[in-house]
Amino acid sequence: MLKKKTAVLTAAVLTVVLSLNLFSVSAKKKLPEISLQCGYAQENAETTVSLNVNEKISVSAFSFEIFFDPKKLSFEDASMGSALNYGNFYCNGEYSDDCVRIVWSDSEDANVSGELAKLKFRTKNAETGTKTGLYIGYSSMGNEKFEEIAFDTVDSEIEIMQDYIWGDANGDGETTAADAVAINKYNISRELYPINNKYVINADIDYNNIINLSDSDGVVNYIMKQNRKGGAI
Ligand SMILES: [Ca+2]
Ligand SMILES: [Ca+2]
Repeated sequence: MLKKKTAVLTAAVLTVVLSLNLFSVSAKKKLPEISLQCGYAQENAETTVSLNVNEKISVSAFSFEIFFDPKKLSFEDASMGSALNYGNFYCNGEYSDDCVRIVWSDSEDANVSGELAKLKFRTKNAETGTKTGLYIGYSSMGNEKFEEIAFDTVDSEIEIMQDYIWGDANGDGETTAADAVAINKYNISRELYPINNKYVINADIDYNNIINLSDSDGVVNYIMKQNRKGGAI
């Protein structure tokens, strides 16, 4: 009886040890992903690109190079992303013709996930239907112990669409609270509250090919920011 119990216990311990090992192997393989989030932009118009991290990281400094085609895009400015509200953000827009370097640092680790930086570009000499790529070049991230943080990068591209209006889900030519309502209703029932196929790309404001509440939240945040700007003038 005692032997049997021991055997069962040994088997249970082995199972736990094995599953922990498996977990650590799979965890080693998967690195945090730094990606550029961009989708559509009008001809000769401003467009915002986000630099995001897909999981929570403890970081106290980073430096990223973002490469673009200077024939199709001009760089306007960059700012700290919504995941960071502190620390020092620096951007050298004149680093070279085709590259922006952004640097952020703080004295201690920030536990962040989501948007690390926002970059504004203007499209030029690019007709509807053409695409232009954005690439992450030499980059590094570290924590407060000066340890390097390993990560993977994902590049992206902007597609130029003359009719595209970010957030305009109902197609009336502007982005307002009515669009957030249209996106929310679409989420309740696509059949009862459809969004015209032409405007589906407008509604997917984070360009992830899914229209959900994070898109309507994004529209609401944008409107609130616009109102604040309006109020400040
Ligand atoms: Ca609208
Ligand atoms: Ca979306």
